[in-house]
Amino acid sequence: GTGKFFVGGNWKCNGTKDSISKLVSDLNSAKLEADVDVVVAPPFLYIDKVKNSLTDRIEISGQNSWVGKGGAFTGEISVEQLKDIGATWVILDTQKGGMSLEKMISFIGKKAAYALNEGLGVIACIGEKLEEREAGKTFDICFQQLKAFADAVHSWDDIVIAYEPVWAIGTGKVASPEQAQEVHVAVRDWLKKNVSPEVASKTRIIYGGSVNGGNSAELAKKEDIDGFLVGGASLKGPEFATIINSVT
Ligand code: G2H
Repeated sequence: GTGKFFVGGNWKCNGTKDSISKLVSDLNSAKLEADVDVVVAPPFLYIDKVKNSLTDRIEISGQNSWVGKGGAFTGEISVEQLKDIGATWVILDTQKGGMSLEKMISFIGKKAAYALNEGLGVIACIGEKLEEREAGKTFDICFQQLKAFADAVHSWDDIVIAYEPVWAIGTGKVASPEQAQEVHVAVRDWLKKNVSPEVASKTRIIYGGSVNGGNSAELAKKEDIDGFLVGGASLKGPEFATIINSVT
């Protein structure tokens, strides 16, 4: 792997006050390997509560952010608000909301640039759909999405790339370690050619898609898998700890 192992837990639209209290207390008492960056992304409504009760060992991420300064944008959350509440990261997903590719490309890059300028780290999600994989377009799609970020940002210091094949998200179908590694190498190679060799070697490329306590260790052995973005399995404290501790 490259740099420090990074494990994010994306809680998505899950949880209640009670279940989140339980999860936070399980995370607070879990034994976590020291040499891993750990981040959780609670639903916006609960971020403040989580920030105030969760150990500082674990950082907080938003699950999305508005593209610019806050204002009259119903239902959106701004980067400034995320920072105000103590979040240090934001997840930006190219697959979100069924946007056209053109719209996504101009929008996601701007979002990333805005968040980075304001001092948040960005977890940049890329990944192909099943039909795109079957059509042999996996790399093309991932590179287009990467380019959307690369064209807009000035520095890669605070970006983590999450490769999340859409067909593996929440489906229980995990990419094999070989399938994930193949894309991670291609992504690193793309960065080398299109950004710089230094960025390619320093940027963490994490895998997301049905990662759990039973498959993380095998995936973590692969050279270019620098961590995970975990959905369903991050809702269980002990299992999330197992995934964090699968760092090799
Ligand atoms: C992919 C992943 C978490 P899950 O979105 O980012 O979700 O682990 O539930 O497949």
